Amino acid sequence: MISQDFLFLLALSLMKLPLFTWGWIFTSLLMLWAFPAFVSALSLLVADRAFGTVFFTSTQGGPLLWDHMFWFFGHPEVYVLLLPGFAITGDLISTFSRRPLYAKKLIIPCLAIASILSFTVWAHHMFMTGISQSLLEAFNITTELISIPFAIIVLAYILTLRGGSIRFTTPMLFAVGSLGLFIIGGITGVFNSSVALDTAFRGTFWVVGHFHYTIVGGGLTGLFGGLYYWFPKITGRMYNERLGKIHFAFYIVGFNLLYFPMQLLYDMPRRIFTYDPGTGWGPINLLITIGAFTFGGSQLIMFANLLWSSRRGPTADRDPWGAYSLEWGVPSPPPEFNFPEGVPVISATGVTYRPVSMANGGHKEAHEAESYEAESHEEHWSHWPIVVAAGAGIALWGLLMGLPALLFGTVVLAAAFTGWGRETLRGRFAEPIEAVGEKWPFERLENLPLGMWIFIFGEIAFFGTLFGAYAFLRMNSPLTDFVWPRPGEVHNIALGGFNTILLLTSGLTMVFALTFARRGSYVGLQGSLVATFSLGAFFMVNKALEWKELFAGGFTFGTSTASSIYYVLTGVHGAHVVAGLVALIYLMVKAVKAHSTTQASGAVEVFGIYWGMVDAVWIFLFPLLYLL
Ligand SMILES: [Cu+2]
Repeated sequence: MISQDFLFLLALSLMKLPLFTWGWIFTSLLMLWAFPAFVSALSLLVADRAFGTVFFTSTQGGPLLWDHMFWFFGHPEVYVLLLPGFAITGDLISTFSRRPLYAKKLIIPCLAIASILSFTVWAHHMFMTGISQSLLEAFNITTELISIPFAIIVLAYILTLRGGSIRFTTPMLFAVGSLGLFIIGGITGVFNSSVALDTAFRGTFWVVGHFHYTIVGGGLTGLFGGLYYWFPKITGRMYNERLGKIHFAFYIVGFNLLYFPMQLLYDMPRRIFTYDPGTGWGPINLLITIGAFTFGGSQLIMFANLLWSSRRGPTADRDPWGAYSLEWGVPSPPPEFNFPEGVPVISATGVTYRPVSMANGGHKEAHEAESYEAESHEEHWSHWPIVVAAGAGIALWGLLMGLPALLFGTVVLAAAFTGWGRETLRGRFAEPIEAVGEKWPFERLENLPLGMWIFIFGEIAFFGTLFGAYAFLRMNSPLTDFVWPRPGEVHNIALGGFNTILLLTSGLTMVFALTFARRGSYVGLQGSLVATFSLGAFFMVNKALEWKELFAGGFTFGTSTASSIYYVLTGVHGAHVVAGLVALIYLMVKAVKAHSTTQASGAVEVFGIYWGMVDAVWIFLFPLLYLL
């Protein structure tokens, strides 16, 4: 399906993307794959509070379990905050040095390596929690490893500056400032990664100082640079350069006055509101306070500048900076559809525009492009997604606050999904045929399954963290004199095995459904979907009976950590099965409405991936909960 030179071209062209775009790709992936871990930690917390499970109140789980789950999400989350601003800094340094980024082909893999490593360092937040010595050493090493890709990127930024014709505009000042502050934050970070030094620094203002040098210094300062940089593009007007530089002067002085003295307070504990005058911390804290007011107050200069300039500033032309990236090739502010003149083509001599109707050469594409132009955004907007969000929010809030809110939220959610589904079935969201330029680089890829696979990775993070919690509880039980139920003691192995067969068979019927859809057999498709639905529903009925029996036998949510993890794992898995059943109803209705299989086969394939994931999770659950 994908030719080799297409891949080659793709790889070559992707390297041309601005670093900001690359930074956002990794930020998005970190968000998609780290947040589910946090959701699983919150699921256990909600279960404890709302259903009386004992994850964080037992000796097998307790605060240490929370620490592990929270920080597995927490460290990648720090990079979610850092990477956008850090990447903007690179683009700004390149633009205002009039040089391409030094070793860009090395920077991008370094961003990828840092993103992957960010999932392997979480216990450096737990050096003092009493976890084993060998674990401490392992996390010491992974944490120090992560400084290597960042050091390479910082060096590349510095080498971009070397020999460039540098213009110190306001965005450039913020970029260079960000780089300098991040270097200080990085160096203090290496101290923290050492188990020996962290034993001394833990819980002191040294750590607070380090954290803010990286996140505020490296991340936020870069974002401020980006704000000034794109302000003329966003508003079509220039900000006042002199005021921008005054803002930067107060910003950088205030910042260092606020955060540098914290590095000197390596003996002052965090989270205290007063201290003995004899400690000598007073004068340093006074400096910090003066710095905080200077730093905070300096932002007012920026807001005044940008607010005034957005109305009164001199008009900016399309490219006030002599920048290289594509957004500077369109008028400020950019028109709808971004490139009305055609598909932009980048070459060594600059940007040219291929007229849209001629894109990709073919006659058919030209026609498609026109129909896309004619389509306006208003035609396919829908208010249902925001209702889904509101319903989910209320329902989840209700999980903690009480039944009425939970029920109300669930009703709103159900109504929203039904309404949204109806609109889809009426073809309101028939995919508009996009101009080739808008589809790039996915013109020859099926992008719907790709989206599903990215989602599946999030599910792997979610269930993976729950499996991690299971392993943690189980390994801790001998240490706390808790005897985990033996196989067959509590759970009905025969019933669990029967259910496994049901679910696996439904996976098979789903494969049949896809085969029939592709072969064009309408009856075969509907039959397979009905079979899949029946098997899934049968599975859920068995599950409900099983829960009822366990409850009657005194094995309830709060009986032990073994019961708590059993109910949460089978509960969230069951919720996934129910969601799948709802989706199956939608697929069956869609197939009936379309009266053909070709239109449904894409949706069947995407759902098949999901259903396969639900099956795969059960394949892990069954032995863990019933056989071991
Ligand atoms: Cu961390």
